[in-house]
Amino acid sequence: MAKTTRRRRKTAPAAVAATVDEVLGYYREMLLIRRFEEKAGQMYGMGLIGGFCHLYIGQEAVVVGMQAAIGEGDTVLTSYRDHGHMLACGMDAKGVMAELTGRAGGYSKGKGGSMHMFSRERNFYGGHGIVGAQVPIGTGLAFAHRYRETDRLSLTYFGDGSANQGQVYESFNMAALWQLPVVYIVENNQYAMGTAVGRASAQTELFRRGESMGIPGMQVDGMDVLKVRAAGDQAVKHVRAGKGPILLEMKTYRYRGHSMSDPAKYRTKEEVQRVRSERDPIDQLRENILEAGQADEAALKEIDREVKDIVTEAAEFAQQSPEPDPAELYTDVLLEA
Ligand SMILES: Cc1ncc(C[n+]2csc(CCOP(=O)(O)OP(=O)(O)O)c2C)c(N)n1
Ligand SMILES: [Mg+2]
Repeated sequence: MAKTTRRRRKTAPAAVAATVDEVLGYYREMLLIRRFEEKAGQMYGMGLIGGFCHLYIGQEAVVVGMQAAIGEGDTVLTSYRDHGHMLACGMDAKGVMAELTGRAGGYSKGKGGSMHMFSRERNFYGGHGIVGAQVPIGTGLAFAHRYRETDRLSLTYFGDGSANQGQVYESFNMAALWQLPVVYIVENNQYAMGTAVGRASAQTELFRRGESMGIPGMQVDGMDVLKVRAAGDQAVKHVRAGKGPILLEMKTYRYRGHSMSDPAKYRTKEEVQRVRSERDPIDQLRENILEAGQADEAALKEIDREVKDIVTEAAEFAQQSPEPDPAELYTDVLLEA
């Protein structure tokens, strides 16, 4: 038994050797997500964004590394902590920000808000508010890829808290039974609202959660974009070879509160500060780039400026776009296929 378990576990590969263009691209993408989210946080504070809003700050390397590992037509979906996933999928910052402000120019015409945005064009399937509920949907997308005889796969993200939901294991069972093309990614940011992983999980090595069904798992440093990319490459290769599902546990960290109202009594400020100063995904990559001479300070500043302009433009658009017409209440309620 122990032997089988060991064979099922894969060792996470070392960081990928990416080209200079790729590395600078990852830096830019992570910075765009960070600055976008900071702006969304400010706009929320000013009352321009209402309802729920869950920021992804700190976790940027996960989506950027995984997105780099997949190909055109592969589908992505996640929970309510979704702005980073949308931007990584190439969705327009203006449309995402306008959805946050509830305006007609938003991806769901201002009717979905932060947790409910989609883009078939960019193969992003939401944005889901019910904890764990996206996992069966992501598994269904994998089934659709197989049924339509494509070689596409489904990236299905969920959180450490969601990992304790029953429907996750029903999905694992079907995916393993039918060898569906799905990469499950558990973003272990250490907390589910105010509950630390160890307080809610009997098995805290989340990459092992598929073992009994023969789903191999890998634990990955989710604060290092190049390690994420390397693990993503390996996982995608496994799935495309028809070997069925695989589970990646990304060890990451959320800097901000669970949502915009979070008493923050479940961890110390020092804990957050320590991760920020020792493991920040953007700072780490920035240092590596400079040390390796892949770009100089001026080139990185230029990227910062470019990103700032995109975010400023998105914030302006999100405030200028009109509110949805009341008649929109009756549209998009039912889609007859
Ligand atoms: C079925 C269900 N139960 C409870 C909630 C309330 N809730 C929202 S987020 C959350 C924590 C989930 O944590 P995790 O899966 O770790 O994701 P993270 O917020 O860390 O990204 C809970 C309990 C919900 N939305 N749905
Ligand atoms: Mg969590």
